[in-house]
Amino acid sequence: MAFKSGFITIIGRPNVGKSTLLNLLTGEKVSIISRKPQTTRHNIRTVVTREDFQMVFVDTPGIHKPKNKLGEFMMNAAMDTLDDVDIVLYMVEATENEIGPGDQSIIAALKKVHTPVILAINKVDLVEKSSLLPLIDMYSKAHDFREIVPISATDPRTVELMFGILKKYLPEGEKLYPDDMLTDQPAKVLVQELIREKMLELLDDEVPHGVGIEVVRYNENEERNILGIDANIYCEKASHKAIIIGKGGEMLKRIGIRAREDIERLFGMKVVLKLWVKVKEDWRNSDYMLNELGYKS
Ligand code: GDP
Ligand code: MG
Ligand code: K
Repeated sequence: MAFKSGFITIIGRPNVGKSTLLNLLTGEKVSIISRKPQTTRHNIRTVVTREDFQMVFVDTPGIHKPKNKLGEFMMNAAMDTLDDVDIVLYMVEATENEIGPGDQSIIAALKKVHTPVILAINKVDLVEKSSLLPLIDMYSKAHDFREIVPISATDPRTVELMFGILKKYLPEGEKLYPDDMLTDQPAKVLVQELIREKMLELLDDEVPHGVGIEVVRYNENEERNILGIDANIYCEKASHKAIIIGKGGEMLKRIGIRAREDIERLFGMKVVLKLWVKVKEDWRNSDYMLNELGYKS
């Protein structure tokens, strides 16, 4: 059998389980998971290589109505990718028994795309089996999907199920990346995302969404196997700064420790991480800041 390779993008509204599925399929923690929506701001590329295929995954941010420049950037980035990839994997949740406005606009966008679209109805573990057929029926009437698959991104059996389906639609082709390659994201972006993830885990809803992270120093000492990273955390208000730093610096310390542990695991190096918190009002509407923090189009 001929080798197959290609690009797959996972799209869907925030919180449907895109990052969870990607992590399940790739077995590595490179995309950011959170209960809170819209935590994945960058397209994270993850490569899975098997004997008979190579799949390159692009995790897009949820498609949503833009509220500011950052939102606009995220939506454009998501929509632009659709025609450039080989397969679009569109995810929805089994817990919703009608197609809401968010998904209606995604489906409308999909109608303009030539790429094969597979629909995964996720979180089937949360609903009765009997509710699945009506759901499949509803979605098949809404769009001509190549396949509709009920899945649970938290169930390990989903790995082989998904690879089987995706492989059917993957074009024949050579390996695009070396076998051992996991992601082509610049290390700095992964570091930013990991710091953001820790803030989402540890802080109140309101604060982390107003936060931007900039890696200002990234120094790899290969001889000593040490990675030195300095990063600025930009927030919008002095009150947010106080929350992020915490009493006696406790919170910032916890964020730093958790992020450092993950970065060490991911890069296999000892990491020295220094974090600073800075107030920068309205940075999300500044072209300059978006550019500085890596949200470039
Ligand atoms: P994303 O915004 O689409 O990337 O969604 P995430 O992957 O961050 O998932 C959002 C939340 O849904 C997390 O709390 C996940 O643990 C949860 N989740 C994802 N897939 C499933 C699933 O199949 N079943 C259940 N019960 N929860 C899931
Ligand atoms: Mg995500
Ligand atoms: K999320």
